[in-house]
Amino acid sequence: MRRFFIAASLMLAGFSVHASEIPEYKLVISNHRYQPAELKVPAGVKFKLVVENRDASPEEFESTEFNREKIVMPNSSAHIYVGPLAAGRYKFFGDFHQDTAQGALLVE
Ligand SMILES: [Cu+2]
Repeated sequence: MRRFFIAASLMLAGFSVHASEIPEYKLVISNHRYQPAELKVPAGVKFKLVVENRDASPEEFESTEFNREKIVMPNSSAHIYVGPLAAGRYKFFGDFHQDTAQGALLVE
């Protein structure tokens, strides 16, 4: 019985540590531009991108370099899991406003 409780509490502790270990980074879309246009993220780590679209029209967050594509509706946010990535510069863009919506992840 005691052994069971120890195992169960270790599992719970392991789970919560793992969940909080995923770092979160935020990108804002405003006037069809990404802010910041260059976002620093750590190499070799899976992370969560929160992309908030403050424009009145939808945008599609897209990167061919790290292979993600996700629609972000007006005045809402999308969560995108990325990585782990090797160090480098990875471009992303807004598929619906490619003239202005350009950015990059600086992975280091
Ligand atoms: Cu697309």
